[in-house]
Amino acid sequence: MTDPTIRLADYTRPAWEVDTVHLTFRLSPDATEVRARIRFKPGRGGDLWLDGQALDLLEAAIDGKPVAPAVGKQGLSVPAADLPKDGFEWTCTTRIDPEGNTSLEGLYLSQGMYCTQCEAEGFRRITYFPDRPDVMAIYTVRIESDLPVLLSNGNRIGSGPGWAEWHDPWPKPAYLFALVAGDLKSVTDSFTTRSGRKVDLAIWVRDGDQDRCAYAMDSLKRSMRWDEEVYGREYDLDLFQIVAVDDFNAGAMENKGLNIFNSKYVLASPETATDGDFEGIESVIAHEYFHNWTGNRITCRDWFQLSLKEGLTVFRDQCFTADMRSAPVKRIQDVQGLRAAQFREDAGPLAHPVRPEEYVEINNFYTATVYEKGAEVIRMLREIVGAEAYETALNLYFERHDGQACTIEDWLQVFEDATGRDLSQFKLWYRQAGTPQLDVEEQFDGTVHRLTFRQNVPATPGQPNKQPMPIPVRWGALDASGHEFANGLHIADAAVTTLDIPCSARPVMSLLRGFSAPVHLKQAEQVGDRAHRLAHDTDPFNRWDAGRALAMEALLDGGDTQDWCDGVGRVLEDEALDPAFRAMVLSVPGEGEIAQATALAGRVVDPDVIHARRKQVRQNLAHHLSDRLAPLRDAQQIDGPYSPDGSAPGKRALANGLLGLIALQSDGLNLAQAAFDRADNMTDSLAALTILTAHGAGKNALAHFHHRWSGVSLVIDKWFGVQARFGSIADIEALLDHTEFTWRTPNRFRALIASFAFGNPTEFHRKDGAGYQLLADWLLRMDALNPMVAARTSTAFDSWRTVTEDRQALIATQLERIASAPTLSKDTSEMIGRLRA
Ligand code: 0A1
Ligand code: ZN
Repeated sequence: MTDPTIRLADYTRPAWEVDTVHLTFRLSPDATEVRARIRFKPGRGGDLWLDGQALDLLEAAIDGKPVAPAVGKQGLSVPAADLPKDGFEWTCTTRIDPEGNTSLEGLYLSQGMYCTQCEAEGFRRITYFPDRPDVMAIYTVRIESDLPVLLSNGNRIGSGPGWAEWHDPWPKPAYLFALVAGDLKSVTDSFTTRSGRKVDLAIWVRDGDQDRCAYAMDSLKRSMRWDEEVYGREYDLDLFQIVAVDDFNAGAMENKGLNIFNSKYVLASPETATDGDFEGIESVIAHEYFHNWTGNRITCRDWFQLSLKEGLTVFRDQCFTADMRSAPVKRIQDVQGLRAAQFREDAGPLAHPVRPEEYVEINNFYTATVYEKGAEVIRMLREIVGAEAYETALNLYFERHDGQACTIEDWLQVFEDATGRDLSQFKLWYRQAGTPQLDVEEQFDGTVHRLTFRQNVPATPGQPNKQPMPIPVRWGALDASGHEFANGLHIADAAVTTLDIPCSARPVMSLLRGFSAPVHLKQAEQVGDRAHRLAHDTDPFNRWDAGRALAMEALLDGGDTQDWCDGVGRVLEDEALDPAFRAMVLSVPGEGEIAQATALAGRVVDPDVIHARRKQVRQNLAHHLSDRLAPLRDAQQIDGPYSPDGSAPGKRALANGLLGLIALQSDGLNLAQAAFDRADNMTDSLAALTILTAHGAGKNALAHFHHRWSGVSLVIDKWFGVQARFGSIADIEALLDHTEFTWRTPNRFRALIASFAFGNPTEFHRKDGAGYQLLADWLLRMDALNPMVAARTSTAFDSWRTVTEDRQALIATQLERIASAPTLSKDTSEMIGRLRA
């Protein structure tokens, strides 16, 4: 039986809407009873349909009279004729099994702690309900259990031994419902809003983890302040709580007033977390908090509109981090991430629009396209209308749609109303998949420099023909001395557009500044132009990207690296530049990015060739910089105690980047070993461990690291991760047998299996197919337990049509093997189907 396809075009309003929900939970590991009392009011009208999955229905009644609805695997229905026309009270009791719930959707147990995950469709695993985001209601929840801490959304309205009651005054969709119960400890603080209201803040963790919550708490307070200052948005309850859990399918969840987090995005100390981990915590805390307005107060009408909340909230969290840290460095990191994940997705069989038009399993659409490309679309919108109009439009959005479940059309309408612009062409960014290619030709005639832009949006699954989109191109023109004499914004909104710049000598053009649009820019530059921009561009993003492009040229053609090495050397020694920026310039494109560029150039991807080329290019750079490396590294010395903020992380990034090159020189590994031995924080320790392991010299360091961090699961994840990225299949197999490979925990599964499949291309693409087989084995195994995690990991196969034919044949065999498994989840079968199409 094939699962049905859900289509945007088929949307209809709910037949029945909900005013209030009363839930009583009697918690028990394998037989929790949930009593629901739900007040329905008429919507569009018709039969009552309630979604429900893996539920035992014990009793049901309408207005107190027992009913026997027609119950199926996906839910139950009551014919319209049996329903009071003006509304009614539905009551039912269901029994569920949190302990046996390995999908981690709905109510489940994680290390003795009950918790929920209801986005997108987990609430239907708790009780029967119209589980769709356009049904918003007010919830009151009673929890009965002997566990000491019993939490739900909103405010606690009563408690006693063995029970607690919660009430959330804000109407919300079911996906924002949350419940937590366990033996938890809290770290508390408070925040006073700009209107003077005191909000209690609590972070709940396992006993012993309290001293690793400070950074999360600080990030939360900074997020609350930022949303007031930049978006004028105040928090709307008297209590905001965060709970850290070890078993979690995603990063975190914005449940109203009770965010639930993967512990990886809460817990940190200098000894156990890297600078990157601290930054991740800051941004995920901000992201979930920002959802309170963009997601919760204004939610999505249906799941096709997912980017309405996710694109906007990612954009907001990106701006927050840019304000907290270095804006240029943040932009470079975000674009690097976008290119690595979203461009990759957009170029293969899984490409889909920012607003998809159909799905089988919505969990498969929590993607880089919906999130990160969605954020880029909003960034472009702001670029096009200007920062002021953006602010006006957002105020209008909050004013007009507060309390509603909205669509992308509603979102664009506020921009049209606020600016008087026609955004119908802009909407194509939500509808057309694929990364546009923008080719630029330049011609100087003595008085005018003419640029001709030609855009092409590639065909993607289900979308053979595309229309031209409005592509905002921020530009600057540099003269021969590096002086910028003109700049502006060109909107390339037709198949061919031109831009004329009056000038007396041929300029060097800096295009797509700040990465003003998510496109592949193909600029046929003259020899020396890129080097000129790497040396002089006033736009830091483009300065970095010029270096990137120079390196990529050498990586693709195995060509000369002289210009690139010279340019990088000069940037490295420019003390006026931020060390974090210099570290970014020093880094060489990863193998995945090189593979993408190879495929884009129409060539076949051979991961072995790419690996060898990249190694050679890094070797050339190390050789070129030779004895300047060590003094440059010494100059990044940091005095004083560890801090995850300020200039220290950038200095560490640069020092460790340099150490990576030093390790390529004779005796360099001794220095890496010394760095490992001396490290007093996780950033330096893991950097040195990674370098040693990458060179096959990590045996002792790995043993030491494992011994030192035994029992600290987030650090043991790192230990698995490093080996997964640099080990052979035999090494990976040994790790699979390791007693600490508790693969049912998604973090641990990802640390080994996903790190291997995404981060170890040489072994993953081994010519005997052992890498593909290993992944397929584990996808099948995981699928039976946790479909969401299995389906997500299957995307490691998404570029399979770009690799050599022998490898394609081996992957095809594995995909077929997965597809023909006797039982396969809806999640994974949809993914494999799309991969093979
Ligand atoms: N809304 C969350 C993402 C999320 C989605 C699904 C989850 O579990 C199945 C969990 C979280 C966010 O954007 O942070
Ligand atoms: Zn989100």
